Amino acid sequence: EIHDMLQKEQKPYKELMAYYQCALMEVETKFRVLNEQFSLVHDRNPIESIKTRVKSLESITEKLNRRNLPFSTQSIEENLTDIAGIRIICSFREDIYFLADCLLEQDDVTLVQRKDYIENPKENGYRSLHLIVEVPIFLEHKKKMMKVEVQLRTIAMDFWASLEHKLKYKKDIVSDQLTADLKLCADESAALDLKMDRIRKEIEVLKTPLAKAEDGKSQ
Ligand code: 0O2
Repeated sequence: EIHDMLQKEQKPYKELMAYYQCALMEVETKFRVLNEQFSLVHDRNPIESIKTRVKSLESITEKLNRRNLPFSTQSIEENLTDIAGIRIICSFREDIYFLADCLLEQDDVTLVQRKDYIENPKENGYRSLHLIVEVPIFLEHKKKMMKVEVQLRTIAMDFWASLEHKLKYKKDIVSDQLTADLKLCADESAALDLKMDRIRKEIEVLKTPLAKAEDGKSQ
């Protein structure tokens, strides 16, 4: 009986998490479509990889507790915007803005919040473009709007954020010197991103007349 009761209580929560999973599938498909289409036109992929996750029950309760908010499906939907998270790792810095613009142009996507930690990096050096968007998911007899957090970064930004995230768990031994060193790493990888973007542009300029000449030959 207790088992049945627990099952019953958990049902709305499980249902909501499944809806967030569906929203992630919708957004992931949108990015995969953009990646395909871009590669047809430009002969390269702007997306290196995609990661998705639904926030764990542990992190949800921790975040609600920290903000003194109640634990209910309504409270989750109203107060938390990062239950569904998708991370798009891009080849070049410019691809981030291109993909973000393409996503936001779509008529079933609504922008809720935009945080540009690339233009305005966090104090520790963290860089990424964060978007909170709302997308519809189509269920049996209804349409439901769901929020998804999209994080767009380059490989270099992801490399830094992943390592910094690991080091955060060893907070007690992180000194001012280490914080400064990490910040320096972030700035150096940002400089690398700019260099790579410049090289890409130069190659593209060189490729254009070459491609035209080859087209001419084959005709
Ligand atoms: P996880 O494990 O990725 O889910 P809040 O979400 O309330 O803590 P805020 O300001 O609403 O904060 O969100 P923000 O800063 O726009 O984005 C939070 C998420 O961005 C984090 O999620 C990380 O994924 C990432 N992030 C932000 N700052 C940093 C940073 O300094 N270093 C690293 N490595 N990642 C960062 P979570 O929930 O913290 O973690």
